[in-house]
Amino acid sequence: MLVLDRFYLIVDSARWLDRLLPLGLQFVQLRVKGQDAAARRAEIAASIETCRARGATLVVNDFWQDAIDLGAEWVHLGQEDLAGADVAAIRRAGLKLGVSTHSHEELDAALTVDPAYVALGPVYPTTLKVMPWAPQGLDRIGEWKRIARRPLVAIGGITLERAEGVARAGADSIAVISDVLSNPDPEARCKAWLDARATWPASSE
Ligand code: TZP
Ligand code: MG
Repeated sequence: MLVLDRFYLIVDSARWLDRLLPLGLQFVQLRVKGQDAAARRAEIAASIETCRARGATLVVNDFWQDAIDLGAEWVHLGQEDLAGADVAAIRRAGLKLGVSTHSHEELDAALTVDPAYVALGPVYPTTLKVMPWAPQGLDRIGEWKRIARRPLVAIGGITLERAEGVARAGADSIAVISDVLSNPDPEARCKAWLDARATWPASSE
């Protein structure tokens, strides 16, 4: 089975990658919102270049056509994006696909496209995205793993203090935005995550 890095940082600009990749990040997502097409494509192209130079894996959120056109290797889709996406084209272009899920129905829908990973969220309340779903809690992580039978990414309201419990519950990788990017010292916080992940228990198969 594909092995994901256990720490998965999500950023909204290539600039963050310039700042944080030198710390040793291996697995990152670029999630750009509300920019025009030219600015967005420039962000994606710059992120691909930075990640390539650093040997890190970049996942492009939402914009699967840009991801294909610009030579990305991974794309992440939410359920709405998945419904409108040409999954066959994504596959033909050789991109790996991650899909968000927030309910059993969404998990079923995600599994029909055989994604490389499934993300489950929000594990805890998150302030970053207004969502109709109650926090999933840790028990769902094990449940999702049993059903999905592929790497599971946990997301939503996860802090460094909560991370070991999330890993212990079976998450293969933990995706984080605010705990790092809203920290007064993002570099130090990012480094603390990178150090901590080595101490987490192995995720179960
Ligand atoms: N999907 C589910 S929760 C979430 C997304 C994009 C936001 C995660 O951000 P944070 O700040 O780590 O809660
Ligand atoms: Mg989306």
